[in-house]
Amino acid sequence: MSTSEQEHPLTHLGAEQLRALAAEHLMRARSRSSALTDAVDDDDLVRQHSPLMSPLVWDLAHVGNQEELWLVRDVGRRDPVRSDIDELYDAFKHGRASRPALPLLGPAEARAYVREVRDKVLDVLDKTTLEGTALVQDAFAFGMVVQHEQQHDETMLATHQLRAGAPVLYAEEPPPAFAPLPAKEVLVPAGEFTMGTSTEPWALDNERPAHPAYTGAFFVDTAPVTYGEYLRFVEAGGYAEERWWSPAGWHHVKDVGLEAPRFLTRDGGRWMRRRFGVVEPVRDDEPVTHVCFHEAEAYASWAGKRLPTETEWEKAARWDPATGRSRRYPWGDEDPGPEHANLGQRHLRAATVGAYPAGASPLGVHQLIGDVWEWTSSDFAPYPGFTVFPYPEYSAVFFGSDYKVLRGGSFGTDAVACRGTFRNWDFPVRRQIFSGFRCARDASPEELG
Ligand code: AVJ
Ligand code: FE
Repeated sequence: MSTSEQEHPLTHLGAEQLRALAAEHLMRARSRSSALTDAVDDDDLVRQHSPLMSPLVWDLAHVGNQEELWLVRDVGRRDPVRSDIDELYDAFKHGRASRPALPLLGPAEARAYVREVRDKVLDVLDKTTLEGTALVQDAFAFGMVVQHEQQHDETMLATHQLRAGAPVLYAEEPPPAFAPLPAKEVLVPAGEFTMGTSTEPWALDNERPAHPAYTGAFFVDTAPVTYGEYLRFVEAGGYAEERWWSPAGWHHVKDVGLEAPRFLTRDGGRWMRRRFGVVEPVRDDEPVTHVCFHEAEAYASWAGKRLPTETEWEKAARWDPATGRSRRYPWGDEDPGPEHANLGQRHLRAATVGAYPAGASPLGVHQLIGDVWEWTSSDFAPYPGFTVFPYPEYSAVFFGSDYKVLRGGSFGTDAVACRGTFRNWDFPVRRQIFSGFRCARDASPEELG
């Protein structure tokens, strides 16, 4: 099984090309951070839009602080830009709800700080040979910092979705249109495949190492569950019937009074959804978004199905039956292009199902990457052979049964922070993230012939 992963092309780049690639990614992440923070005025930047989120100005300076810690001080061995603020921007020192009360850098100071850090980092990048330690090999530390900034850009986008008031973010163009899917579900045969990666240079520690994983035969939906499908469950009274919910899920529904996915309201007979400040009719054929794990699980059981395990999800996304190899992405080994997946905050909404035929997996599973994060039934756990790299606070401190794994990325995720092996996680009650799901089910002996 260990031969079924291919070497990534990035590992063959010379130092000069790698430096150029890292610089380009750094620049692209920063232009997204700037767009998200320049879109609102200073009051809005320092305000807390939800107790679940940091003020946007915290995310901005935190991104700069992580960049300073890893690239200026660690990789660059340079003097600190500002060692006095580390504690303020340490996510483990202060919970999100308490961050607005901290003596944070103001908007102008935060912008000046991230600019100063970036200038030093570009100088460090210019002078590094990218040799000597695992941290700089293949420009990993730069890739890690780029992904960190893009992850916070998705978090900031979620803050924008929670923000009240007039809209300030607009997509340049709508996503591609609905296209009929050839099948509602496909069979994934029983057997082993290679899960995780040992060759993807910018993969984070929790995605490693590549290892054989087994699944039985199962059916998986070719597309995420849509609003139209989900709202049939809502309208059938699903939120009032205990039998569809796990004990924890039922407790949560009652406790907070859940009635429908977040950001939806009813206007007469019509379901409306507030999206970045605009109230619009819900599209039936768009993946349901802003549901928590418990809602996903309850819908699946109402539909006579279940959520896929994380292993099943990755097999459906990466396993190529023709070669037995695991691909980097459902469509192959090429980086995502606009024809493959709805990523990168291009459209600011999920595309309708079937919109990305070029992004389908060999077995015909669509939209695994992009559109919405997909809840799986799995807890966030280390793979066999896991080693912390380079710090336990990225993954290791979150392993355990408190968190469920989400896969595939959303329209708010950048391509650099999303791959067939990428693992996200959150509490099962969270739904401010761009989360949806697809269903799976066991294959019966009769169906297997
Ligand atoms: C991987 C999305 C769960 O946002 O909590 C950001 C990413 N880690 N800063 C998060 C992260 C440190 C993380 N998730
Ligand atoms: Fe962070």
